[in-house]
Amino acid sequence: MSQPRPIPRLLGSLLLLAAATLSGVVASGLAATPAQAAEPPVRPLGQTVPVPASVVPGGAPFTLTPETRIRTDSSGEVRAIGDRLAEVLRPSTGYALPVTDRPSPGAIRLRLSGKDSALGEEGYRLQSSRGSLTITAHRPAGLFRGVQTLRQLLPSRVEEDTRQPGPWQVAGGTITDSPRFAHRGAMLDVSRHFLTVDQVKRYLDHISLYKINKLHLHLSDDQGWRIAIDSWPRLATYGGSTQVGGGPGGYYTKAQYKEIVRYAAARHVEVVPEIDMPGHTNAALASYAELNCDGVAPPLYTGTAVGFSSLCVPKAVTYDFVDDVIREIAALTPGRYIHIGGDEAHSTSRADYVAFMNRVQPIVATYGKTVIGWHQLTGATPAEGAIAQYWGLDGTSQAEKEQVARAAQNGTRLILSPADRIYLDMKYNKDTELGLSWAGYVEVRRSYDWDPGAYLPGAPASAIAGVEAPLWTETISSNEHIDHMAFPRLPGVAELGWSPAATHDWEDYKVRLAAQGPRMEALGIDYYRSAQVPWPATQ
Ligand code: TNX
Repeated sequence: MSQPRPIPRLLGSLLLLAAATLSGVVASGLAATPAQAAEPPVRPLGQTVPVPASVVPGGAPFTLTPETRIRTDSSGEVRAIGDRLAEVLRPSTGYALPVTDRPSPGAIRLRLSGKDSALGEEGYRLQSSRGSLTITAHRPAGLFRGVQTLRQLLPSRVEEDTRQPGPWQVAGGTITDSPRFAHRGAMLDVSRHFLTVDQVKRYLDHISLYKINKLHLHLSDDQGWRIAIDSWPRLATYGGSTQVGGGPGGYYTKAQYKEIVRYAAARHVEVVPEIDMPGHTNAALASYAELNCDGVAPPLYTGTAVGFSSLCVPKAVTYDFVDDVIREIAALTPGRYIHIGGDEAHSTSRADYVAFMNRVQPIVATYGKTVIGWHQLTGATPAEGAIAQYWGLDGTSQAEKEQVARAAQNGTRLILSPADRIYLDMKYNKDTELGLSWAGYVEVRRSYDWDPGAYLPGAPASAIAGVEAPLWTETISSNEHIDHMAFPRLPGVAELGWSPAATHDWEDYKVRLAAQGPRMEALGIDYYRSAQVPWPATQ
């Protein structure tokens, strides 16, 4: 097969063919000036992020017309996915795109199939031909993921919110796709700088396009407590009243938090709430004097140091507090997990840390939830089913890595968030204005070019629950900041979590990522224009 350059380790010859076509298209697009010129009239099937597990191109393309309908099953959940798709497509196409459960020739069809259990919770099949476009899944989440693929197969301008010129075509063929890992997360630190409900929703819109399925909210830290707790009201009203740099802070009422959970669920994203303990607790300690060993409340804190605060491990009231907080958070959480933090407890003695974590984990179980903790949890006794979130880096000590690997061998599953790979608050390079650099600089290639399945020596691949990219917000306070640090690294993390290991290839990935540039622009995402990525030229 003749190709412009070698593309190793791709799936099958058909996918190779699609990738080769794509390379040619983008290469010629680079020579043109306007961004639109870089867009092929019909995007090759499979030119998406994450790349699908299997792509078999062939046949005539599907064309969206003013008469196209979106046909769904009669179930409310499927109908809601059809409505979401219509909301994306209507403004840019200008078409009516009615959503119906009646047979409709030439429709975009979303159907659940009891027979296709092999597609699992999130898998789907997308079949595109001249006469119809059908997405089939075993579960609604699979239909939602398939719809994200469909968006990416249409021209980028479909994401604009004003009317754009057609044609609106999807290449013919079949995609069969399901995720490599069940946990593909993004974390937002809403404590260091408070982020509003609308800011969180905007992030949910963007991460769900890349098939991220968990939003981990870091709801408490030294600088702010961000969720209303009825039994300890000062946590939010006082503990939430500031942030890094001394701004006004803020917190979510329970109604607002439920709205975030609902909005996430509509995108088939599960919210994982974190209350960080026993360290990172100055906001709580400042709100209630009795939580301190000396009975004296410290002042609120607006700096960026870590490791100076601790709940009082010997005091009984500490566990009343934890029980109340976990009970109220569990009641707001339809998902399975509650994250109890456990990182950087430098002001807690080792014995106290172990005693605390071993006493708090059963409280989570009492309220029907499963524990996630930062990987220091493996220094205590991780509860049955607990997941440890690894945030080490190349330079992490051998002993610490071995402790985590041993826990993994003993049944604790791992979420991988290596700081020198996928901490979205790390600077890209020395010129990046935002962010920190304690874990080093993390350019786009570095964040993509590693294998979660083989990352931590001694940890069996079967113990890896998935990947998660944290965005700590010591230096981040606006949508522009979020965009600049999360994009385009987050789509790479999403691909590591979703796509088969055999598809991993930077040369191929960077071309598909480049094609996301105009799409992110159409969505208003102010991404970092990394020189490592061959972005199409813009006007
Ligand atoms: C480490 S990673 C932290 C956070 C900071 C972050 C900044 C981890 C579990 N703790 O408290 O915000 O570094 O990069």
